[in-house]
Amino acid sequence: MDLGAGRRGVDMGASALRNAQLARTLRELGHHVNDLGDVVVPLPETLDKHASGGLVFLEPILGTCRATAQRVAALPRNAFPLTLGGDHSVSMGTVVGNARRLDGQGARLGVIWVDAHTDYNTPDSSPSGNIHGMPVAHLTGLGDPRLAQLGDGWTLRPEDITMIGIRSVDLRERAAMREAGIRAYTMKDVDQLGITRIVAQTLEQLADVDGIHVSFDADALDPGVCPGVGTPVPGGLTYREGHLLMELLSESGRVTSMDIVEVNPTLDLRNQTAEVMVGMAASLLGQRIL
Ligand code: DIR
Ligand code: MN
Ligand code: MN
Ligand code: MN
Repeated sequence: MDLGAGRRGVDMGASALRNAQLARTLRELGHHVNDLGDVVVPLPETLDKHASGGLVFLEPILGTCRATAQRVAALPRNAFPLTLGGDHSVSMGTVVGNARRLDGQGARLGVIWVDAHTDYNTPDSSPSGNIHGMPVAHLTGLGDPRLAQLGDGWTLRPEDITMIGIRSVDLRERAAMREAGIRAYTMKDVDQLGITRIVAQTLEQLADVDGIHVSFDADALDPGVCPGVGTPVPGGLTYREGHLLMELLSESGRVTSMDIVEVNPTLDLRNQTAEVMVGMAASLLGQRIL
């Protein structure tokens, strides 16, 4: 879906990833791959673009996230759900669904949010009203109660979140991030510490969770690597930093699910962004080359 983003086109992201041979690539790594098809989302052209309490397209996004959560939750514990966006608001559904998949009551899920943005706005703080800038806040129980209750009482603990690749945070979002104490590695931290230390610290921070979900927004990578994104921000992760992050997480054996979001084919160059993101999934789900 693209209802949560400020511009159209990320609804075609899943097609672009399929076209970039996602399934074949994972099969070649030895995995059984089942494509479960799309969650049906209403087209924005058929909807009233009214903002409900500072939220654009709240109702259809809520419905899509509920449907997504249900479908993910129904998958077996030993499956690895790889969910394709779509704008980042879909991750409210995938995170809730994976917590429920690992434990019917809602497992203690760790989330690694790989993104240029912290996505921690609430309807009050958001400068845009676009829900893709708000999923993490709602997952932790803040913001609009309808979205915050997607987990039926389950919420994501702020201490179980790590963000990596951050370089664009709105003014009031920054205050809320500090107050919640959410761990975020900015691009300055990536430059100074390097991905290796960041992954080691992250895995230590998440030592007690039942599973780890990686939510990968394509705009975390540098726009030179992934130009097909709606809100590009210069100075992002390099191609190798992205792969090293996925390779080290793969080696840890602790990641249980992944999202690939915000791939926008209408802004891309010959499907480059989708191809790069298929490579990221392959590094997370692959073994060492030698
Ligand atoms: C901005 C942009 N912080 C907002 N967020 C984006 O609208 O809330 N998130 N692009 O991916
Ligand atoms: Mn995002
Ligand atoms: Mn982003
Ligand atoms: Mn986004």
